[in-house]
Amino acid sequence: MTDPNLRHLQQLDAAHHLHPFSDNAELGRVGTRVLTRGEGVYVWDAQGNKLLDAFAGLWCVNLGYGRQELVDAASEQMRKLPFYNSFFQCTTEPTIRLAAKIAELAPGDLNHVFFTNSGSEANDTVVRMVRHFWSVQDQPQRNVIIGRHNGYHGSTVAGASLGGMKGMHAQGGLPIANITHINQPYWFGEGGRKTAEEFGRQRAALLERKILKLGPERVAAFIAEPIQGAAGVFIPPDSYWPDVQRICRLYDVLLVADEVVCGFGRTGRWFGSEYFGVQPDIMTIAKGLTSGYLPMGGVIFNDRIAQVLKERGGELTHGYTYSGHPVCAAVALKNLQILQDEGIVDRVANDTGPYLAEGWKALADHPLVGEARIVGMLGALELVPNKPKRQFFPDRGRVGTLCRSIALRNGLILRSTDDAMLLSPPLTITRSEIDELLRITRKSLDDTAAELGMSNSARTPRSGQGRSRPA
Ligand code: PXG
Repeated sequence: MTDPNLRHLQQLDAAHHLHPFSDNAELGRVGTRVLTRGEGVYVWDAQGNKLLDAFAGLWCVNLGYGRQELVDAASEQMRKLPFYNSFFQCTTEPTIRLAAKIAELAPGDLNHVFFTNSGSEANDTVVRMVRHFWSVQDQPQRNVIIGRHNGYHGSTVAGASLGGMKGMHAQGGLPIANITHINQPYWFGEGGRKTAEEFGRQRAALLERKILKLGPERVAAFIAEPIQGAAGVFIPPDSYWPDVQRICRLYDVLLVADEVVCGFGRTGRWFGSEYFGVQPDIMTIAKGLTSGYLPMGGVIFNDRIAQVLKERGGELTHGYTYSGHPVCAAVALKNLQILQDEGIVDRVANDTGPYLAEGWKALADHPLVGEARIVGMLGALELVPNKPKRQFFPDRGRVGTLCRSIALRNGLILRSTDDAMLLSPPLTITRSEIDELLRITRKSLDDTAAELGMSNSARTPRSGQGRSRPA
């Protein structure tokens, strides 16, 4: 029986709260899940269910829940100075120290930061920044930005335009002018009979073709996530990024890596670009910057861009009230310090990450799983109807949603996109918690297969070799 207080909250929620990325009519009927507290990798809901959060809130709670040091950093700064702005030749100490810290962590000459409140605002800022960069160098016509179909760069007008989500473009008349998209390097879904390497090169070549079609003198920048997150954790073939980097350099197109999901240790490197050996001109960040404890994002850019903006850009007519908010900055600084002091990025690369990867890839022996892919602590399982063939269920999304509900019932939060189950746990997850995560995932796959009426023999075999690729 639902507790009356929860029912009341659900009624208020249905009456007054429009949820993001939700069918709000359906949600009103079902009643929202109210989360009440968190500790480590676990959260509890208002019905008292304890859930292992294998999605880190929304790809962001990298340090896990309940870190007192982050709470203390926030409250100390709030007591001292809860807010001051960074306009009018002012700023605050945590803001300065955070900018310097980010410059130290970011690869190469990515030494400069503009602060925002979110990943969407960071990508929005990029649109203005790169166009301004070219414009003050007497190339105002260099204003086209290339993104990718199914890329996700946020929900603001420019962020959603840079992204290539058709459902988002359909609401609000997007994309805005001078943003165009190329196809994504999604080998499992779109690679056909090509090898992954061949497919990666072909998808990178689409960038060159697009640049040439537009005319290189018109192309300001290319934006992409090192690994596509929301689309379904699409890990590009190894051949993809080196070619993209080469093409951008060849035509002097600025390379923007959206590190909102991949940044701050998720891949076992500080930034996803480093995992692929890429040196972008610009990186956008958010989420893991504060482990989600407070909202904060930013744009990191290189010396060349900084020099042009400073020497030729004049006044920067861009900024948010809360750009570089001191409380968020204090929390971000502490978050980065903990990641460093506890060697968490290194642990993801060399200890818990490989341990998780081994168990995750072994799930590929399950008849429902067409592919199990993972880098660091970012992974996906592609659920398929007929394992030997790389194919999708006809009504895409139904089985993924079913498996997600079953996992929840079994005490595990996994996100699904279409029929892919997505994995992004707190980076602090321990080996025994990984065992639990893998055990519940396998049980949830079994329960899903049972619900779909797959025969007993089509569930978990007693023994079996993990395969990372479908036949
Ligand atoms: N870039 C990437 C790569 C993201 O994943 C953003 C930018 C936007 O950040 P903000 O802070 O403005 O939300 C994101 C956000 C999902 C989902 O369903 C993913 C995000 C947001 C909402 C839902 O996976 N990622």
